Amino acid sequence: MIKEIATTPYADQRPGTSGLRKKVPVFQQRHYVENFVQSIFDSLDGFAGQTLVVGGDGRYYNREAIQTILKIASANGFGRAVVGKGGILSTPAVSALIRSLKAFGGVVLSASHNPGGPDGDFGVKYNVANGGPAPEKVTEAIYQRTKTITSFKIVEAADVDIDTFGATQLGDMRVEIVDSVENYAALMQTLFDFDRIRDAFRSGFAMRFDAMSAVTGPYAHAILEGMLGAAPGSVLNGAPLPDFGGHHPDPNLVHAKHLYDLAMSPAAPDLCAASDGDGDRNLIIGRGRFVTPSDSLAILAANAHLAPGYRSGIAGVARSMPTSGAADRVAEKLGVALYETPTGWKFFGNLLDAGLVTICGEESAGTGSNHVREKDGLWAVLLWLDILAARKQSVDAIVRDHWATYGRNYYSRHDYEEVDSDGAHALIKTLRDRLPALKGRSFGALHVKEADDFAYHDPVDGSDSLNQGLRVMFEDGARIVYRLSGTGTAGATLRVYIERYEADPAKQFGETQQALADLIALSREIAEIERFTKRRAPSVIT
Ligand code: G16
Repeated sequence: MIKEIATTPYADQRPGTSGLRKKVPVFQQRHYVENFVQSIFDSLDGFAGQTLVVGGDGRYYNREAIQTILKIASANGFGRAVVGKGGILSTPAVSALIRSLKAFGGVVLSASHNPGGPDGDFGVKYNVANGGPAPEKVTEAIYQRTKTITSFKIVEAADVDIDTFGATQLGDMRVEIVDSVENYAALMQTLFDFDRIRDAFRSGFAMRFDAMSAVTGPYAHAILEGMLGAAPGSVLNGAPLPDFGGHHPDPNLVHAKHLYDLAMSPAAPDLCAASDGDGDRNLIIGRGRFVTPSDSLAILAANAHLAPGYRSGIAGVARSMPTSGAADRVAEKLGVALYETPTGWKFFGNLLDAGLVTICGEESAGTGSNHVREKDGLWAVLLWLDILAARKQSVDAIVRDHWATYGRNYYSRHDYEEVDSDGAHALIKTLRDRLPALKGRSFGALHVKEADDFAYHDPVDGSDSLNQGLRVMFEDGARIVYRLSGTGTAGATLRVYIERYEADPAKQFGETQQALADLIALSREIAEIERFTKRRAPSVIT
């Protein structure tokens, strides 16, 4: 039976960089999930009888939210819901399923790399028919709806058993519980030379993949150890846990330091890799060599043709604005276009749909391609594996060869996490006002060539996105970028991105923080970071 239940709006349901992310207790408020999900459906047209894919990264509240979503989807007229067994689907697997089932869309339940558990974070994101995150005009419509919603529709029924394969009826909607991995693994087989990678493992290639007790465990066990024959035990923390075992499932040098330490030790395997809570981010560390996400994007773009799925070459490359310019040099050499977009995977969707780009990436540990419309952690690991198997060289040798060919972009991101929100916004406003005066100024040997607030014009749908990050660009090509994170759930996080290009091979092997020391000091001075954030140093450096 369908019931219409009266509700009152919440004022804080504006989706951020990637969907609505809040602390679990916020989502547990009365009708909080119901309001947001009904607002999603109220903002969409034409889904009667259509298919909705639903799944999440298994974090705390995943199972409860799935039941609510299914009941609201049924009441609103969806014809079929496809759910990963146990409610488990990685973000790229949702994207792949939406595409292969020709679904109307999907709901992804995750707060990505943010910690989980009863006091951790939760998130709800809507993906559209191309498999990608809803574009800004849709997320904005959802937000507007959340401010005026007065009721939601829900089916009154017992919970669906999401732990048993098969189909059941929920009101007029059919609910199918499917294998979380199968469809995704089949897609990976079409892109990579599994025989070649299997041969490499058979010949002694060793790796560790840390699933961080998050969603990629089942995928990594099935693909790396199962299909590709990596030694048992190659996958660490392979069971998804509601609280990620108390860890922070962010595959960076702080939260995956143990992997870094292993990769730098005498016992290092050939490749160490990790993914995040929902499986869209990646970390790549070869024996003795950490690969920055920006370099990884450039190296993958330069070598993608070695993998069967990209044999005929790539159409173009896209990167978010704060991502280093390393990929630009590869695109130039390949003679393909390079697009610079705002932060947020949703900005790549149009470029991929229009066939303008094949590979996309971001400094925030995300890389992906036109196979889905999300970034894809395991995909990046598999492409690295395929390239390593094809080139029969180490990660370190490939990185060095890349720098020798293209030059090196020294790159680092400094995060000032959970600072006072008013202070952070005041910092950005003050700096924005100062940008015109910065142009032409010199700070020691550093001469400011341009200073602006990044704006993006989407070449496909003609939309404009303003205020996407403050850029201070120097005459030698160095750059400092400032923006506030759109994914945090407490206070504000200031991100400062620092970059310098080094063409001279003799100077390409310095330590990153040292190579950027003058820019780092200047980044704090220009923006008066300590005054506005009360922090002398960043909380995370990647
Ligand atoms: C999301 C977005 C990415 C973005 C990242 C960081 O990733 O999909 O496009 O780069 O957040 O965004 P921000 O700098 O605003 O915090 P994920 O992995 O959290 O879904």
